Amino acid sequence: MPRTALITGITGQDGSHLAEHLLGLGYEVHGTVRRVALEQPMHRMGRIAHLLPRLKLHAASLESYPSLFRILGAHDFDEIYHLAAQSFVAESFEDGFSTMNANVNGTHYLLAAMRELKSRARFYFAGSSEMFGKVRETPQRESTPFHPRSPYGISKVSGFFLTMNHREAYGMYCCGGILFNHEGPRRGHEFVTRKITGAAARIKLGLAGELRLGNLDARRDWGHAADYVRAMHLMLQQDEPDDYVVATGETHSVREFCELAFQEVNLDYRDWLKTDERYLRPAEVDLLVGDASKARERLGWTPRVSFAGLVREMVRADLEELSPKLDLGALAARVGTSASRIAEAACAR
Ligand code: G4F
Repeated sequence: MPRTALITGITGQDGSHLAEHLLGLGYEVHGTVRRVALEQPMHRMGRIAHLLPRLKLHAASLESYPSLFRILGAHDFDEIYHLAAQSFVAESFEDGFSTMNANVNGTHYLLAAMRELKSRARFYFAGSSEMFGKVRETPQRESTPFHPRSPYGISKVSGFFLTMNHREAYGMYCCGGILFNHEGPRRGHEFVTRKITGAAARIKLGLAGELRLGNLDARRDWGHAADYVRAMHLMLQQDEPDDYVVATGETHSVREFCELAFQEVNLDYRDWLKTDERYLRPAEVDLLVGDASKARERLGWTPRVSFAGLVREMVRADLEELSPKLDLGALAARVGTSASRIAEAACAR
């Protein structure tokens, strides 16, 4: 019998990478999706389109306890990865209430349903380095106190403690991953890395003339999402449940990210970048850098993709994605090469 896993948030960046990883390990993979995603699969399921025939999807909402209870009652999952959330920090300042409702209640509903049903599943909660917020020490590790700076950060602290409490109070196998920023070509366009790589590609191809950003001095510990989902899985394979920081241990500013991304297409970011106060946040997290020693020692986890490799992959993927807009696909067919080779040539020095 294959092992079974449920992923909430399977249509997102991490969910799609995790689904791929678990299918590769021979799991039967289930996912929850919102009803609206089932109704608009082309629009909402782009990241998992290539996996759809191998997945088992269930309509559910983080706002509905019965919908989650029903799925957990109907299946005996080995592992549950709770990734679904309102994950955009800036949006949480606009609508803190819906962020709190989805992220806190959604986590509570899942844990409560598992408890009620006496589920034997191992549970993973997607915590965040945003929980450290106004950091109390550098680098941040599992013992660093939390000081969240946004409704999003507060919601993740609550979810993290709900997870810990179910472990401590009811003996459930629950783990909290404290994941630092993780990116890749599947990243949403609202996040700063994808906004930058998309703009660098569009500007290079003559499709845009500027990039507007907020705080260029914020520093983040950026890794690759495909690396980070391996850590999620490893956490649930240990004898005892625990919490782990997952990070690269390197920090870079938004400005450095811009510099590298534009270099990739042979441009100087300073010629194209404008700061725009609309993108400043009411309270900022200035510096994040994680110490993942515990994950390294106990899980045997290390990141494989470097910062430079991450930026390069994202810029090239954006060039490739945008190329059809220039009809590079047709051109490639005519000259007998691939659109990716043409995109690569576009960023060659
Ligand atoms: O890419 P961001 O929006 O990611 P942020 O806020 O660090 O959150 C991400 O990582 C967390 C882990 O630490 C996750 F929990 C969370 O779900 C999400 O995945 O912003 C990164 C930095 C911020 O300091 C922001 O102020 O970039 C700065 N920034 C500057 N200009 C901008 C912009 N961010 C965005 N999104 N858009 C801008 O124009």
